Amino acid sequence: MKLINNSILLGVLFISGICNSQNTKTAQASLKNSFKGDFYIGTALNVSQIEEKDAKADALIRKEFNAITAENIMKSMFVHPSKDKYDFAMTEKFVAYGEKNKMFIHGHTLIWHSQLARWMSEIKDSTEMKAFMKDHITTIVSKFKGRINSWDVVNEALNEDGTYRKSVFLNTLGESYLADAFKLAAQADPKVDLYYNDYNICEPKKREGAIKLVKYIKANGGKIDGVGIQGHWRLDSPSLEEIEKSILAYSELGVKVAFTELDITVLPNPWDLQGADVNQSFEGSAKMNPYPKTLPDSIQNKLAERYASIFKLFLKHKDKISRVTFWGVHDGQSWLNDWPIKGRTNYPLLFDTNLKPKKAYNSVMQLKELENNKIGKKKVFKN
Ligand code: 9MR
Repeated sequence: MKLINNSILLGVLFISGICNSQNTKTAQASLKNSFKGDFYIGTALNVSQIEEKDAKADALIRKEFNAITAENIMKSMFVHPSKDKYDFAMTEKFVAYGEKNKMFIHGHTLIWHSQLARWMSEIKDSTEMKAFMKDHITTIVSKFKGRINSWDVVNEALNEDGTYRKSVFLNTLGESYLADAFKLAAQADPKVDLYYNDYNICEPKKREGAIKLVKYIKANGGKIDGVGIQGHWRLDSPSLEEIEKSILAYSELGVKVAFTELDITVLPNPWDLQGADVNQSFEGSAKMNPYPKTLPDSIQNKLAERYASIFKLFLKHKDKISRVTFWGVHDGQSWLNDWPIKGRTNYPLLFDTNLKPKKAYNSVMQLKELENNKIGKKKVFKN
């Protein structure tokens, strides 16, 4: 009797296996399809990708991702090069690309101390800065009202110890620039989601700073919808515990949590550097570039395990997470090949330089397969 039951069960599992594989054939296996219903899966696009210069890369982007961020072209120095001049040519192309492919479109970034046009960093007083912020934020956000889905309103306003970064904005206006920026953005497009975005904000001190910053914005009349944790991470840090604490702490503030610039460096760090302050650079050496041709299996496996454990955590908290965006499509394009040391070969993403999925890609996809199989099996046993 037991034998018959077992063979019936095996038969059911076999048939359900066939059904499952037929289902996956109709919905193409991809990151965006696998995580549909959990959170958006995004990528950052460079100029050649926005302009669809490489058909293979373009096909990969459209297959795998349903959210996009512009890696550079929407930064202040490019869209607002001089006081009376805006240049939206590339942003138009970027937004059109997202619309054509029905993607979630994220705007990066409005108020950031870096990649500013020179004239902006020379603003001296509060009157001039207030006028700048009003014109800059209102013009850009209104221009893409209803077309851009979310904005990084303020980017990287914090020091590592959680205090406010001394920037031209803080120097001229004090902390009020933070609430003002969010108010102006909400006035220009009341429906768009507004984010504070930063790196290392899973580290306890900086996290405390980010929590204070969000509370400050809310208490002073700003509308803030989310916190963007950039996620420029390492193989061994931040710990899963700190990432989880951060997801919980930010969502307790009543805002969405997004992972906005995810990548994982596998290379040695010259000064035990954390995060992404681009103002640092370092002379390279062979020791600092240990994998110039290929990544050894042992590290490839570590990267796959790290990505799997991170995504497992993301799935656990999918109700709090709006989007997970990788900082680039493939390893060959990553900024981490040139930072903090120029000309290295890094392997931080899910696709290699030839656009082939890495072990890390499979490990992330397998999480969803396991989840789906569990659900499938539960159904079989229920019947
Ligand atoms: O990836 C971007 C790189 O191409 C630029 O040279 C750099 C200049 O600041 O900015 C990089 O993107 C940064 C992002 O805009 C904000 N967070 C940190 C990212 C990595 O530095």
